[in-house]
Amino acid sequence: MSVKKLNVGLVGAGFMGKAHVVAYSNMPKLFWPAPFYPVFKTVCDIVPEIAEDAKERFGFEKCCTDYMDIINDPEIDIVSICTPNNVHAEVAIAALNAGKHVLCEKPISATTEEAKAMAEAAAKAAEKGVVSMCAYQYRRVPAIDEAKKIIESGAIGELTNVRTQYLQSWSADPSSPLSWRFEKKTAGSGTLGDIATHAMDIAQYLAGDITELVSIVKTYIKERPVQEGGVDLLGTVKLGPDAKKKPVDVDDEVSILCKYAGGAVGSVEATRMAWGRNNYITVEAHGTKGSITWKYERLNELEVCYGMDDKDGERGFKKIYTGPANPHGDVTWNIPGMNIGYGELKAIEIYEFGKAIVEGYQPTTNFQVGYQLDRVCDAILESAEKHAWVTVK
Ligand code: SOE
Repeated sequence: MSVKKLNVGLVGAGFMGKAHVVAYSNMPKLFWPAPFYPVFKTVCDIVPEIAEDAKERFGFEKCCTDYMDIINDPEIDIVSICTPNNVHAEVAIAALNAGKHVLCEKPISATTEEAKAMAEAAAKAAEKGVVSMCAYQYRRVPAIDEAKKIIESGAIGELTNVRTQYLQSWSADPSSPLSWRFEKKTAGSGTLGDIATHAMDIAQYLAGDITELVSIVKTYIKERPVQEGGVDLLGTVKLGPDAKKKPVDVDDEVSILCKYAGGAVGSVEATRMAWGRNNYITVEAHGTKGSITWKYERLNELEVCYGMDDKDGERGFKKIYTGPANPHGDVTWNIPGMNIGYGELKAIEIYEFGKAIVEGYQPTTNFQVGYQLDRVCDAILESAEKHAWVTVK
C-alpha cells in the first residue's frame, strides 16, 4: 500500500512544536492505513539556536528563522503553527493564501479582528480544497466522543445542564515568571483564551453554541518576575525576589453561567491558580433521563448514570473504560484500561486533520469554530465589565 506523503513546515519549536512533531510521527503508526505520511521538511523559530536544535532533535531537513521561507517553499503542503497567539494570524493567512493546509494552535488568535480575517482567508482557501484547523484537541478524547454518541442517541434524555471546568496550578505561585502568556499584546487574554476556550469547546461540542452568558473575570497576581528567553517554561522555573517585574494585564480566572443553542444551560470555570489541580478538565452533563461525567486526569474513563433505568436504591454511575470499541479505537491499545494519554490524543488530532485534507472537507474544529470561540471570549469580557448578561455576537 502506498500512502501519500505530505511535507510539513513547523512554525514555533517550543513546547507545542514538540507535541505536533510527536503527533505527526505517531499518527501513521497508530492509524493504518494512514491518511498521509508526514515528511519533516522545515522547522522555523525566531531564535536561531532553538531552530537548529529542533532540526536535529525532530529530524527536519532544514531550519529557518523567517516563517516566509516555509510559506514560499512550493514543496510544503502543511503548516503547523505553534507560536505565541499574536503571530498566528500573519502566518496562517500567508499559508492559506499560498494554498497550504494549516493546523493552528489555540486560541485561534490574540484578537477577534485577526480571528475574523483568519476565518475569511480560510473560507476563501476552502473553495480550493485547502483545510484549516484549530487545535482544540480535547473534544477528540475517545471518552468525549463516546459521551457525544450517548447524548445523541437520546439515552440520557434531553440535556438540561452542561458544566465544564479547566483548572491548572502552574501560575498559582507569584514567583512563576511572566512569559508571553501574561501579556495582552502577545496572548490576547490569560486563562480565558489559553484554557477556558478548551472547556467551552467541549461544552459547545456536547450542548451546542453558547448563545448568552454572564461572567466574572479576575486577575489575582498583578505583577510577575520577567522570564528571559523565547520558550515558555510554564512555571517550572521560579524567579527570585530580585528579578525584574512587569505588570500582568490579562486574567487569571474566569467563571461563566451560560445558555446553549441546544436548550441546556450550564457553567464554565477556568483558572491557572488552583493549587493541586494540574490539567484538571471536567465535564458534567445532565439529561432528563441520566447523567455523564468525565475528567481529563482519568481521560480513558467515562461515567454514565442511566437514572431512569435503575431501581431506587441501585442507582449510580457505571464506569466505561474506553478502548478499541469506542471512537478512535485505532489509537488505543488492545485492551480497555491499557489507556492512552496526551501523545495519542494529539495523534488523533493529526489523523482528523489528514483525513480532512485527503477526503476534502473542513474538520469540526475549523477556523470558523475558532473565530466563534473568540466571539464567546469577547462576550465574557464584556459581561464582566458590564456586570450583565450578554448575547454572543
Ligand atoms: C498552558 O496553560 C497549556 O499549555 C495550554 O496552553 C494548553 O492549551 C493546555 O492544553 C495545557 O496547558
